[in-house]
Amino acid sequence: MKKMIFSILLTTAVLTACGKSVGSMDQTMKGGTPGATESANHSDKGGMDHKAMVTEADKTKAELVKATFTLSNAKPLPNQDTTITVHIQDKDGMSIDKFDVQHEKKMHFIVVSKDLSFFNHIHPDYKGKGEFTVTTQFPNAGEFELIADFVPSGLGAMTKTEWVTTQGSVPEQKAILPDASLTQIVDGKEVTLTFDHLMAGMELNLNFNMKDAQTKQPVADLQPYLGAVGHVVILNQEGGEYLHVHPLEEKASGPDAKFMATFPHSGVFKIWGQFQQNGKVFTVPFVINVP
Ligand SMILES: [Cu+2]
Repeated sequence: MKKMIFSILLTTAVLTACGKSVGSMDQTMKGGTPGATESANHSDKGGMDHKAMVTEADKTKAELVKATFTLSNAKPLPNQDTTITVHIQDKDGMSIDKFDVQHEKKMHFIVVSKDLSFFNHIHPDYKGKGEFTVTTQFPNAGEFELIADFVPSGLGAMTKTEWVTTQGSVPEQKAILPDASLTQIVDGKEVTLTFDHLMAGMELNLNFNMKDAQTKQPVADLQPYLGAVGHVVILNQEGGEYLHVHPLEEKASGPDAKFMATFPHSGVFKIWGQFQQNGKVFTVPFVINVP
Protein backbone atom coordinates (compact mmCIF):
# COMPACT_ATOMS: atom_id res chain seq x y z
CA MET A 1 0.00 0.00 0.00
CA LYS A 2 1.34 3.31 -0.76
CA LYS A 3 1.67 5.77 1.94
CA MET A 4 0.39 9.19 1.97
CA ILE A 5 1.96 11.94 3.89
CA PHE A 6 0.13 14.92 5.06
CA SER A 7 1.97 17.80 6.34
CA ILE A 8 0.21 20.53 8.08
CA LEU A 9 0.90 23.55 10.03
CA LEU A 10 -1.52 24.66 12.58
CA THR A 11 -4.14 26.63 10.86
CA THR A 12 -6.67 26.90 13.54
CA ALA A 13 -6.97 29.33 16.29
CA VAL A 14 -5.28 28.32 19.44
CA LEU A 15 -6.90 29.01 22.71
CA THR A 16 -4.82 28.66 25.72
CA ALA A 17 -6.02 28.08 29.14
CA CYS A 18 -3.93 27.19 32.03
CA GLY A 19 -1.04 26.57 29.83
CA LYS A 20 -2.97 24.44 27.52
CA SER A 21 -3.90 25.41 24.11
CA VAL A 22 -6.89 24.63 22.24
CA GLY A 23 -7.26 25.11 18.59
CA SER A 24 -8.88 23.05 15.92
CA MET A 25 -10.89 20.06 16.66
CA ASP A 26 -10.25 16.66 17.99
CA GLN A 27 -12.43 13.76 18.34
CA THR A 28 -11.96 10.28 19.29
CA MET A 29 -14.17 7.37 19.35
CA LYS A 30 -13.29 3.81 19.31
CA GLY A 31 -13.97 0.74 21.24
CA GLY A 32 -16.72 2.56 22.93
CA THR A 33 -14.48 5.12 24.41
CA PRO A 34 -16.05 8.32 23.62
CA GLY A 35 -14.34 11.55 23.51
CA ALA A 36 -12.83 13.28 26.30
CA THR A 37 -12.68 16.92 26.49
CA GLU A 38 -9.84 18.63 27.87
CA SER A 39 -10.27 22.11 27.09
CA ALA A 40 -9.14 25.45 27.46
CA ASN A 41 -9.75 25.22 31.05
CA HIS A 42 -8.10 22.52 32.81
CA SER A 43 -7.07 22.93 36.28
CA ASP A 44 -4.33 20.60 37.09
CA LYS A 45 -4.10 22.33 40.38
CA GLY A 46 -7.73 21.78 41.05
CA GLY A 47 -8.16 25.45 40.68
CA MET A 48 -10.29 27.16 38.23
CA ASP A 49 -8.57 30.32 37.49
CA HIS A 50 -7.98 29.64 33.90
CA LYS A 51 -8.92 31.79 31.07
CA ALA A 52 -9.14 30.56 27.58
CA MET A 53 -7.60 33.03 25.31
CA VAL A 54 -5.64 33.18 22.16
CA THR A 55 -2.37 34.93 22.45
CA GLU A 56 -0.04 35.93 19.70
CA ALA A 57 2.79 34.29 21.58
CA ASP A 58 0.99 30.95 21.54
CA LYS A 59 0.27 31.20 17.86
CA THR A 60 3.87 32.00 17.16
CA LYS A 61 5.06 29.02 19.13
CA ALA A 62 2.64 26.73 17.35
CA GLU A 63 3.94 28.00 14.03
CA LEU A 64 7.40 26.78 15.00
CA VAL A 65 6.13 23.23 15.18
CA LYS A 66 5.15 21.02 12.30
CA ALA A 67 3.20 17.78 12.54
CA THR A 68 3.31 15.25 9.74
CA PHE A 69 0.57 12.64 9.74
CA THR A 70 1.32 9.38 7.95
CA LEU A 71 -1.21 6.59 7.53
CA SER A 72 -0.43 2.93 6.91
CA ASN A 73 -2.99 3.17 4.14
CA ALA A 74 -3.50 6.53 2.48
CA LYS A 75 -7.14 5.70 1.89
CA PRO A 76 -8.04 3.57 4.85
CA LEU A 77 -10.81 1.01 4.70
CA PRO A 78 -13.54 1.27 7.28
CA ASN A 79 -13.35 -1.21 10.15
CA GLN A 80 -9.80 -2.20 9.42
CA ASP A 81 -6.79 -1.34 11.47
CA THR A 82 -5.01 1.77 10.32
CA THR A 83 -1.80 2.87 11.93
CA ILE A 84 -1.35 6.59 12.20
CA THR A 85 2.08 8.09 12.79
CA VAL A 86 2.47 11.70 13.83
CA HIS A 87 5.95 13.13 13.49
CA ILE A 88 6.58 16.35 15.36
CA GLN A 89 9.36 18.56 14.04
CA ASP A 90 10.54 22.09 14.35
CA LYS A 91 10.41 24.46 11.41
CA ASP A 92 13.85 23.33 10.27
CA GLY A 93 12.74 19.73 10.10
CA MET A 94 14.51 18.63 13.27
CA SER A 95 12.55 16.15 15.36
CA ILE A 96 11.25 17.54 18.61
CA ASP A 97 11.97 15.04 21.34
CA LYS A 98 10.72 16.50 24.58
CA PHE A 99 7.08 16.59 25.46
CA ASP A 100 5.32 17.46 28.68
CA VAL A 101 2.92 14.94 30.09
CA GLN A 102 -0.55 16.38 30.42
CA HIS A 103 -3.20 14.29 32.05
CA GLU A 104 -0.98 11.26 32.13
CA LYS A 105 -0.24 11.32 28.40
CA LYS A 106 2.24 12.95 26.07
CA MET A 107 -0.34 13.14 23.34
CA HIS A 108 -4.10 13.15 23.31
CA PHE A 109 -5.57 12.27 19.97
CA ILE A 110 -9.08 12.64 18.68
CA VAL A 111 -10.64 11.08 15.61
CA VAL A 112 -13.94 12.66 14.65
CA SER A 113 -16.21 12.27 11.67
CA LYS A 114 -17.10 15.34 9.69
CA ASP A 115 -20.67 15.24 10.98
CA LEU A 116 -19.33 14.85 14.54
CA SER A 117 -21.35 11.65 14.99
CA PHE A 118 -18.23 9.56 15.59
CA PHE A 119 -15.78 10.55 18.27
CA ASN A 120 -12.79 8.60 19.51
CA HIS A 121 -10.28 9.82 22.08
CA ILE A 122 -7.13 7.73 22.01
CA HIS A 123 -3.53 8.02 23.09
CA PRO A 124 -0.66 7.37 20.70
CA ASP A 125 2.50 5.76 22.02
CA TYR A 126 5.61 7.85 21.99
CA LYS A 127 8.33 6.06 20.01
CA GLY A 128 11.04 8.66 20.47
CA LYS A 129 12.54 11.13 18.00
CA GLY A 130 9.29 13.07 17.78
CA GLU A 131 7.26 10.10 16.59
CA PHE A 132 3.92 9.02 17.97
CA THR A 133 1.93 6.06 16.66
CA VAL A 134 -1.52 4.71 17.25
CA THR A 135 -3.55 1.99 15.56
CA THR A 136 -7.23 2.61 15.22
CA GLN A 137 -10.23 1.98 12.99
CA PHE A 138 -12.63 4.27 11.19
CA PRO A 139 -16.27 3.17 11.40
CA ASN A 140 -17.42 4.00 7.88
CA ALA A 141 -16.52 5.66 4.61
CA GLY A 142 -16.21 9.41 4.72
CA GLU A 143 -14.12 12.22 6.05
CA PHE A 144 -12.54 12.26 9.47
CA GLU A 145 -10.50 14.82 11.25
CA LEU A 146 -7.49 13.78 13.27
CA ILE A 147 -6.55 16.06 16.10
CA ALA A 148 -3.28 15.73 17.98
CA ASP A 149 -3.08 17.63 21.27
CA PHE A 150 0.39 17.82 22.83
CA VAL A 151 2.89 20.02 24.61
CA PRO A 152 6.42 20.28 23.19
CA SER A 153 8.44 21.18 26.27
CA GLY A 154 8.90 24.90 26.56
CA LEU A 155 6.53 25.70 23.73
CA GLY A 156 3.18 25.25 25.44
CA ALA A 157 0.16 23.22 24.46
CA MET A 158 -0.83 23.08 20.85
CA THR A 159 -3.09 21.21 18.50
CA LYS A 160 -2.37 19.96 15.00
CA THR A 161 -4.99 18.49 12.74
CA GLU A 162 -5.35 16.52 9.54
CA TRP A 163 -8.24 15.26 7.46
CA VAL A 164 -8.49 11.69 6.25
CA THR A 165 -10.92 10.17 3.76
CA THR A 166 -11.82 6.52 4.13
CA GLN A 167 -12.82 4.34 1.17
CA GLY A 168 -16.30 3.29 0.20
CA SER A 169 -19.71 4.80 -0.26
CA VAL A 170 -20.30 7.53 2.22
CA PRO A 171 -23.39 7.23 4.40
CA GLU A 172 -25.72 10.17 4.56
CA GLN A 173 -24.35 12.90 6.77
CA LYS A 174 -26.33 13.51 9.86
CA ALA A 175 -27.30 17.06 10.58
CA ILE A 176 -25.68 18.50 13.67
CA LEU A 177 -28.65 19.85 15.52
CA PRO A 178 -28.76 21.20 19.05
CA ASP A 179 -30.32 18.79 21.50
CA ALA A 180 -33.84 19.62 22.62
CA SER A 181 -32.97 18.32 26.07
CA LEU A 182 -29.59 18.25 27.73
CA THR A 183 -30.21 14.94 29.44
CA GLN A 184 -28.71 11.80 27.95
CA ILE A 185 -28.78 8.21 29.09
CA VAL A 186 -25.51 6.37 28.55
CA ASP A 187 -24.56 3.01 30.02
CA GLY A 188 -27.32 3.18 32.61
CA LYS A 189 -26.42 6.69 33.72
CA GLU A 190 -28.73 9.63 33.28
CA VAL A 191 -26.49 12.60 32.65
CA THR A 192 -27.75 16.16 32.64
CA LEU A 193 -25.63 19.06 31.45
CA THR A 194 -26.25 22.54 32.79
CA PHE A 195 -24.44 25.87 32.44
CA ASP A 196 -24.31 28.74 34.83
CA HIS A 197 -24.80 30.94 31.80
CA LEU A 198 -24.30 30.21 28.17
CA MET A 199 -22.69 32.91 26.13
CA ALA A 200 -19.81 33.19 23.69
CA GLY A 201 -16.56 34.79 24.68
CA MET A 202 -17.11 34.44 28.39
CA GLU A 203 -15.81 31.98 30.87
CA LEU A 204 -18.61 29.70 31.99
CA ASN A 205 -19.14 26.62 34.08
CA LEU A 206 -20.47 23.35 32.78
CA ASN A 207 -21.92 20.85 35.20
CA PHE A 208 -22.56 17.21 34.42
CA ASN A 209 -24.95 15.69 36.95
CA MET A 210 -25.15 11.92 37.03
CA LYS A 211 -27.89 9.65 38.30
CA ASP A 212 -28.57 6.00 37.95
CA ALA A 213 -31.03 5.92 35.05
CA GLN A 214 -33.24 3.36 36.78
CA THR A 215 -33.12 4.15 40.46
CA LYS A 216 -32.50 7.90 39.99
CA GLN A 217 -29.94 7.68 42.78
CA PRO A 218 -26.97 10.04 42.44
CA VAL A 219 -23.86 8.47 40.99
CA ALA A 220 -21.12 9.18 43.50
CA ASP A 221 -18.52 6.58 42.64
CA LEU A 222 -16.92 8.03 39.56
CA GLN A 223 -13.29 7.03 39.26
CA PRO A 224 -10.44 9.19 38.07
CA TYR A 225 -10.00 8.98 34.33
CA LEU A 226 -6.60 10.18 33.17
CA GLY A 227 -6.09 11.66 36.57
CA ALA A 228 -9.31 13.63 36.80
CA VAL A 229 -13.00 13.17 37.42
CA GLY A 230 -13.58 13.54 33.73
CA HIS A 231 -12.50 15.06 30.49
CA VAL A 232 -14.50 17.18 28.14
CA VAL A 233 -13.81 17.84 24.48
CA ILE A 234 -15.72 20.49 22.61
CA LEU A 235 -15.72 20.95 18.84
CA ASN A 236 -17.59 23.38 16.73
CA GLN A 237 -19.81 22.39 13.87
CA GLU A 238 -17.54 23.70 11.16
CA GLY A 239 -14.37 22.32 12.64
CA GLY A 240 -11.56 24.61 13.45
CA GLU A 241 -12.26 25.00 17.11
CA TYR A 242 -11.15 22.42 19.58
CA LEU A 243 -11.51 22.84 23.31
CA HIS A 244 -10.12 20.32 25.72
CA VAL A 245 -11.58 21.16 29.09
CA HIS A 246 -10.49 19.96 32.46
CA PRO A 247 -12.51 19.86 35.62
CA LEU A 248 -12.66 22.45 38.33
CA GLU A 249 -12.38 19.79 40.98
CA GLU A 250 -10.15 17.05 39.75
CA LYS A 251 -10.85 14.78 42.67
CA ALA A 252 -14.63 14.87 42.51
CA SER A 253 -16.37 11.50 42.26
CA GLY A 254 -19.88 12.63 41.36
CA PRO A 255 -22.75 13.14 41.17
CA ASP A 256 -21.57 16.47 39.80
CA ALA A 257 -18.55 17.03 37.59
CA LYS A 258 -17.85 20.69 36.93
CA PHE A 259 -15.76 22.16 34.16
CA MET A 260 -14.95 25.58 32.94
CA ALA A 261 -14.78 26.63 29.31
CA THR A 262 -14.95 29.62 27.07
CA PHE A 263 -16.70 29.30 23.76
CA PRO A 264 -14.76 31.49 21.35
CA HIS A 265 -17.82 32.49 19.34
CA SER A 266 -21.48 31.73 19.03
CA GLY A 267 -22.73 28.76 17.04
CA VAL A 268 -23.37 25.06 17.31
CA PHE A 269 -20.88 23.06 19.34
CA LYS A 270 -20.74 19.40 20.26
CA ILE A 271 -19.56 18.46 23.71
CA TRP A 272 -18.32 15.05 24.77
CA GLY A 273 -17.95 14.38 28.47
CA GLN A 274 -15.92 11.32 29.38
CA PHE A 275 -16.08 9.70 32.77
CA GLN A 276 -15.19 6.42 34.37
CA GLN A 277 -17.14 4.15 36.68
CA ASN A 278 -16.38 0.54 37.60
CA GLY A 279 -13.28 0.65 35.45
CA LYS A 280 -15.23 1.54 32.34
CA VAL A 281 -15.08 4.83 30.49
CA PHE A 282 -18.34 6.19 29.18
CA THR A 283 -18.82 9.12 26.87
CA VAL A 284 -21.78 11.44 26.92
CA PRO A 285 -22.38 13.68 23.89
CA PHE A 286 -24.39 16.88 23.79
CA VAL A 287 -25.00 19.36 20.98
CA ILE A 288 -25.66 22.93 22.02
CA ASN A 289 -26.20 26.28 20.42
CA VAL A 290 -24.11 28.99 21.99
CA PRO A 291 -25.84 32.34 21.60
CU1 LIG B 1 -6.50 12.07 26.07
